[in-house]
Amino acid sequence: MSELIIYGTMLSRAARIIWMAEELGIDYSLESVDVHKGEQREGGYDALNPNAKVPTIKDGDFILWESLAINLYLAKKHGGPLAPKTAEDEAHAVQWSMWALTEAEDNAVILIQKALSIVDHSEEKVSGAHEALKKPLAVVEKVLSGQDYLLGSEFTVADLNVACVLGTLPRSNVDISGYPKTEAWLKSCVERPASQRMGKMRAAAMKH
Ligand SMILES: N[C@@H](CCC(=O)N[C@@H](CS)C(=O)NCC(=O)O)C(=O)O
Repeated sequence: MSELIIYGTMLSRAARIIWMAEELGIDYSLESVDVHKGEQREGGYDALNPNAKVPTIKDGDFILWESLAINLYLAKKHGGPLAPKTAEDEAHAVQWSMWALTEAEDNAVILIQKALSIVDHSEEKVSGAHEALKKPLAVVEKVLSGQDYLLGSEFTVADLNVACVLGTLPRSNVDISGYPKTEAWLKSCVERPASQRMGKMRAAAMKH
């Protein structure tokens, strides 16, 4: 049995952890907790995650929730090219992860919920989300005008975490061609073999 257990489904933020696990090439299992069936509120799951949300991981006896924190932990634990090499790079990876959650995620979620007909947000809310995303997109564009990736020249957990959040934009039919560096960066992140494997698992889950 694999030591790392990821709770959630492919149609949830657990897919972020699957992408990371695939990048690291580590053994893992996905334990289904389907929020669309309310399973996060059943069977004592809240003993693992008092928020009753997914994802959560169990790594041996260690339990952790919050998707981007989980990815930062896995990168640090397993090392390799995705892990920040210095305290400063690690701080920047945390900075970018918190930035993605506070500056971009809420509006990106509104747009993917609308695009996938999960929530019928009003046109006013949708156009507000479009407008609000211009600022964070401009921030990424500015940073990437001087370097290929968020921490410099290599793809790291910072890119993976931010791409998990901004990566829903093309799937929400948001035109980001006005941010060409960001568009190219996102494409390079999403085209990584580990992300492609995750995408195939998500597409298969969507068919069921
Ligand atoms: N900030 C959390 C958000 C977790 C979250 O909202 N997960 C959703 C699924 S993607 C969930 O569990 N929703 C169920 C609910 O809110 O009851 C993270 O990134 O892990």
